[in-house]
Amino acid sequence: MQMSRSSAIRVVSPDDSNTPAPQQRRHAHGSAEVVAEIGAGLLAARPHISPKYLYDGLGSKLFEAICELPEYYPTRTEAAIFAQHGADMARAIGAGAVLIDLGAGNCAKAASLFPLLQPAQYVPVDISRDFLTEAVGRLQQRFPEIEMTALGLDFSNGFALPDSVRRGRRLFFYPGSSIGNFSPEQAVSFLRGLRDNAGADGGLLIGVDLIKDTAVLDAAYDDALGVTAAFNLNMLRHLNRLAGADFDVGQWQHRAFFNEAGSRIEMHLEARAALTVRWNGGEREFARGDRIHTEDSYKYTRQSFVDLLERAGFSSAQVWTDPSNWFAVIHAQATPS
Ligand code: AVI
Repeated sequence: MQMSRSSAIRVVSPDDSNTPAPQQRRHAHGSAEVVAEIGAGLLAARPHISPKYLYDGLGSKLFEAICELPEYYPTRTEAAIFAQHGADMARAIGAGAVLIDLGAGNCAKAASLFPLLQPAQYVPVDISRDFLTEAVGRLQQRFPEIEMTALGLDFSNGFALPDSVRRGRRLFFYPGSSIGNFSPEQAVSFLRGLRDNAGADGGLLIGVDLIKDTAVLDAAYDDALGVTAAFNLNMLRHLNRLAGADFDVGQWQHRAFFNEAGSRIEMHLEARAALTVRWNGGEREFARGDRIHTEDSYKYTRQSFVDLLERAGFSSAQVWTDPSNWFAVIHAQATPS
């Protein structure tokens, strides 16, 4: 993290003479809690914003575009694993489960498994409610026989499932290596929460990105077309709306690289020049080269992830990979607590 000594942090208080006049203040669309969370991240010694703010309506569409990029291997590699080993996975899982799709997005991955898994109920969960509602509407027309219950919520800090989610055998589906966006410690506590909600005979089907050549990893998060850069920079527009901030997107640039010691891709937004950012309740000066950390994407070995699953209360892991060992899909049983 590059932070210049000249960076200054200042919280604007109501009696501060430099406080903008009320008419100059921008309206924040986020709740007071969200504005406070964003402000705290921007004021931290190492500024950071949760990656969940990458996903407004446009962010979700940009992420879909990333998944089509030649450099971004996880989506197509995982799809190839499902295509080749889906029938084996379905045998391990069994038909008639309550399929809870975490971070469902356009629901396409789960939908491709419906014929094999034959779920009793499909429960897509996503933070972007509008995007989800549209996708589920289309899907219900294609699969009218499957009960569908869409949940628009942020599950990253744990969640309680409403009564509309059946109590039967629950299969949590968490593809796309999104688990990599948690630190390993956060991943263990998140997966423990799933284990506690899985019910008798419940389980988990999860996609995990594996450690590989650094050049392949770097290119996947800094593509030639600049789609990942747009995805990262779009967060600033989202923050402008949520926190009434005045980020000028043109003043920032995308940075992404593999941190080998931490076994993670790090994504940052870097100031192109010295500048001041204001938001509802605060402001901060950034020097040229200062960064805001926006995302980590942890990469695992097969064994290190199976060990992590065991720490989280899952056992009997079955692992399917591609021929290059770039990606793994893992099914594990919830161990009764
Ligand atoms: C959603 N998540 C698994 C993606 C990843 O690879 O960590 C998010 C992403 N960030 C940049 N490109 C894709």
